[in-house]
Amino acid sequence: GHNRKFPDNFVWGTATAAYQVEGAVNEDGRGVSIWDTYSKIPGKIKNNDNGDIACDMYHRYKEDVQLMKSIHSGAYRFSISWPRVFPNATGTPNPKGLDFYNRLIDELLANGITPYATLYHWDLPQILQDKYGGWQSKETSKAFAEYAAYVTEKISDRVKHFFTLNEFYSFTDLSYGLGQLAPGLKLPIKEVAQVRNNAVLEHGMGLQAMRQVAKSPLEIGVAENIVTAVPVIETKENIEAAKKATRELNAGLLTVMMEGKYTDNYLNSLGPDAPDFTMEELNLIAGPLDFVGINVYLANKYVQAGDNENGFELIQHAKHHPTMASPWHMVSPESLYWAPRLVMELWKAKEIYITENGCGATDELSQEGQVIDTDRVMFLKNYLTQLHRATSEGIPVTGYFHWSLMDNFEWIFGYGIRFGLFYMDYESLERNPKLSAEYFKKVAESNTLL
Ligand code: GCO
Repeated sequence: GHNRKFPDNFVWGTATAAYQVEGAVNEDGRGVSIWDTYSKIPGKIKNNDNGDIACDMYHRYKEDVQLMKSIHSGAYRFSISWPRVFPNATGTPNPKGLDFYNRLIDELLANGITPYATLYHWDLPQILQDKYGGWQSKETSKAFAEYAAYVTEKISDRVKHFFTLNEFYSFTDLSYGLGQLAPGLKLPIKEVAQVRNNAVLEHGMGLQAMRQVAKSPLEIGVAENIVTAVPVIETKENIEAAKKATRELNAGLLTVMMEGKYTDNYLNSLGPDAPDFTMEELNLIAGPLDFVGINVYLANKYVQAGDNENGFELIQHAKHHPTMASPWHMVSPESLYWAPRLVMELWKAKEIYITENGCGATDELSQEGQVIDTDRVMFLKNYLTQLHRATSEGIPVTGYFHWSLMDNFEWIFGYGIRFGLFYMDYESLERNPKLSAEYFKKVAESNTLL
């Protein structure tokens, strides 16, 4: 049929993260995070940009809630800055830190926007890095559980949807193994495998602590940048291969959270470098989730059936495979169909959120104050077509969060690459809707693929 509707009650939202938008890094008793430190090391960030001011959302959140409202973003995914709430990671909380989130949550609810809170989006309190090597130690996992329980206790009267941690692969491998993100370490594989284990353990410990203090039943999940495998040609054999590949390519993170065990391949390939863990920890790591949240930007790998032990072969992207403005961002709309489909098939997920999708661009504001981002509109039309394919087939995707509401601090790319539906003038901090904001609004308002 030609029904272009998304399912009833489909959630259309936008997303941001604390360090990328808030600014106000020295206000109201906020502590230092590893991103404050890292962004001040000359040469680490394009242009030596940092998040000191960012979008100044800390002061302009009321205006930003109106931006959401103006484009029918009925939900907002934001992250809570751990060092704002606990300047020293644990111990005595800083009430002024939490107050900011209370104000924000109240403002969202007053405007009919559902808050979705992420507890960790990379801004680890510096003190944990200094004392324990951050994610290298299970002390960090314990500290997170304490922080997570405190925040949940305080806000779960109003916030019903939570994400424990955001993008495990980024804050483990990219941060401790490949040295690309804060704290910028290049540790040997044994330690990286341990960092991954401590991260999923932290998620499990946090989950348990959160359930214990919740004021009412909550929906808790992750927001993971799943490594997405897409069958290069959609034959039965290749689809089967993509499924196997998805399980193995995510073995140290999403797979162990969903299955409560590491795959044999994962442990065998690590050999003596395998992490140290107990059965009891595995049970915690696999604590039941209410939904699976996945950040999907691309097909990380194209896959075909393989005549080998694994049953799959990975295919490299062609040299001139088209990319969006971020160098890593291969255009591959099919990822937004295959990622949720394979998550459903592999792990019987009953509810899936797309917790991030979007693209970077080098948008420019015209003399007339317009931003005509045909690239982002093209991107969205193609990706949402694949999302619609998924929901029409009954794959249980219940919501989509666009990354991002507005241009913001794009980590090591600084302010040079823009991901927003709203254009940010970093001098005046004025926000201007782009053409894509209009597109998003029309889709969200009609709940229809346009
Ligand atoms: C994440 C992402 C975001 C990025 C976005 C665009 O951690 O969820 O890395 O913070 O800004 O993915 O690259």
